[in-house]
Amino acid sequence: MSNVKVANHKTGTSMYKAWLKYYRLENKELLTLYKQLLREVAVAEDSVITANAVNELKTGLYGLLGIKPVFSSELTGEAGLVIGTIEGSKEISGLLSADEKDSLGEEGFIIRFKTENNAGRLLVAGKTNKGLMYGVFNLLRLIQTETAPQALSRIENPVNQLRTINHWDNIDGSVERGYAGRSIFFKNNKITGNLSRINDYARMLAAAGINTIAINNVNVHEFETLLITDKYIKDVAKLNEIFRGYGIKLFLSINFASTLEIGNLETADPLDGNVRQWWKDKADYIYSHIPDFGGFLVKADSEGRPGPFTYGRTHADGANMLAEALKPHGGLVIWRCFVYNCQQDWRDRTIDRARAAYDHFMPLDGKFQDNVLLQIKNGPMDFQVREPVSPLIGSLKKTNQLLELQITQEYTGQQRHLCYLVPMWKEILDFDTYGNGKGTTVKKIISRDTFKNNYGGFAAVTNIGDDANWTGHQMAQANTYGYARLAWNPDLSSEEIAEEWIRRTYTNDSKVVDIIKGMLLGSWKAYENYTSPLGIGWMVNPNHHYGPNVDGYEYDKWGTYHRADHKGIGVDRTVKSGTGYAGQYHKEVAEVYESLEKCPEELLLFFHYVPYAYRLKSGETLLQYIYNTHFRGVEQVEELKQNWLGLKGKVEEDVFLHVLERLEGQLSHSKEWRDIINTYFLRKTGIPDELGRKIY
Ligand code: GCV
Repeated sequence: MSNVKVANHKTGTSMYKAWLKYYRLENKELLTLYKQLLREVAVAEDSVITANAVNELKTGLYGLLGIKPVFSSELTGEAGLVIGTIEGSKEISGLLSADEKDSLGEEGFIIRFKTENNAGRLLVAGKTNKGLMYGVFNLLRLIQTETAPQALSRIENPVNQLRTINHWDNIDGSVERGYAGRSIFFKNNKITGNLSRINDYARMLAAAGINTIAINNVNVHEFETLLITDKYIKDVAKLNEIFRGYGIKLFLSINFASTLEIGNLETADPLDGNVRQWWKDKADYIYSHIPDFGGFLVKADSEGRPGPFTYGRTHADGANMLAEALKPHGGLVIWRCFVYNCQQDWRDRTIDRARAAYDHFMPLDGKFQDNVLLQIKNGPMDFQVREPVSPLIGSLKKTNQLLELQITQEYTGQQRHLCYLVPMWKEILDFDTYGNGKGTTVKKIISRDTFKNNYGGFAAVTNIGDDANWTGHQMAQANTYGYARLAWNPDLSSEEIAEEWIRRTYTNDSKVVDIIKGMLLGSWKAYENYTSPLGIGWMVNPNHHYGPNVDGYEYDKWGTYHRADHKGIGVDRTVKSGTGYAGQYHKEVAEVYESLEKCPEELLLFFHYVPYAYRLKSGETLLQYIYNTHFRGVEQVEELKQNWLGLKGKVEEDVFLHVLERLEGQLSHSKEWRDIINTYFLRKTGIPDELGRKIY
């Protein structure tokens, strides 16, 4: 592992507040206006969620405006803010048209500003208290980002039903693929006593629109199996109570072999009567402690985890058995499609891991219970910096689906490098699968716009840990925030999300906003440039996956996944002469990937074995392109650093120094990537850089 110095983030309260900083409005005119408008607040609703929303409003308005409004059940004057639900408030109900009320979904909100007799009246309403809460969080967002009262009015419903965060946290406090310290939930085999931090976390998530969380690692080891027993269930219930107050459903990852591990049974066969009964009893038990428990998240038959294959059963058999147990309680089973044989021999060119998810799950379309969702990684491999979209998405038609993204930067710089992932996610969401003809984008499938399944939405592996700034690299907060905002509305642009995050986190100063926005937006491409080229992926050190190592991936001990030799590189995944993976897509997409000429160049080596002398559209040979992008990537990191240096005195000093230190680390590490990758290709080919740059 390269020896990059990492700053200590146990300090730094301003970074802790993330996008809920509520710093005082810099715009004096707006400050005066809002101070006038929000002197009085009427709340016509009473519930834990509403109380949390009201508390947030108090904190937010005090920070943003320096005021402590008077709270009552009815406004005494003309001006003020009224918040409530349609059912709970006559005033709200009276002010909204029938159409407006109808257009509000269970989690939707309406914000309405009106002026009469020079007095402004603001309304924030939901059909439910959850909607109301989202309305309040959004009002605070809009004020913080300097929206004028006249521009506040809107009706919004979340586009996606499930907006899920997955933690890969273990009970000992470690976090699999965690780059921001230890777990916020678990410490030394106990559930954390720091519940106020969990409350702050729930606020952050709800503020950005998250409504579902799975708190433990999908690799469920011995101790985590006990989360559904007396040893931990009461503590899990305590966490649930906090999340419930912010409209967030709690899920647990479970061990498919629990009947063997903790159930005193001799099998975990999903068709065995005793196993089925055990899970039913277990579900009754869990719901007796947590009546609004969300359900189970399951990784089975993957990377050493147990699953139905052991018993010759399908994944539908396995998922449906759990679904049946949860169904009477309204619970869901989220079943991951990351099922592949990690022991495969990569020298065998007839096997292709990329095919695995489709091959396993496509035959099961329509065979899952209606409370099962399949959670599908965005690409067929494993969260590489560039992958094609999984062909399962757009092919499954009769199955509830969640798209799985990775916020934690396992393969994208491990929160030491700046890599704003929203542009990558946007490309995935906008990808046309042709699953139901032209225009069947990924976002339309998971939102259930195309196939009218019961459930759908987003899932992502979080980048959160117990570092004071939550994410290790403070700017990685933009990825957590961006993911949540996209899950709420996938039509938001990368620019809009970046801008919102910057304005909430640092300042509304437009010069600063533009500089940081530019840094964020260019960072994914820069990372791609100095790491692995043209969709080939991997090239990382074994196990921890940080830093360059072309032949290093641990599951491929032969170093052959990239098929590089002295003539060329890339995996032939065509139907004509390769693994046939390209044929898993719909015709219109398959044709593009099948053809060397039509294949998008950023994925060229994912689909084709290409000679180094091959000319790309730019006129560069493949080899020269690899050299050029690696030099360019380092220059781009140098630019990131220069841009940041220009912000001295314009962002808080501790943030400035912290990010600078990360960028310096990134710069030296990007050089290491450049040199190792370029040297590898120079040695393989014996062909020097056309521009005469020194390679090693
Ligand atoms: C939780 C990759 C990661 C593993 C992770 C796995 C998964 O293989 O390296 O750490 O395990 O994906 O998504 O289940």
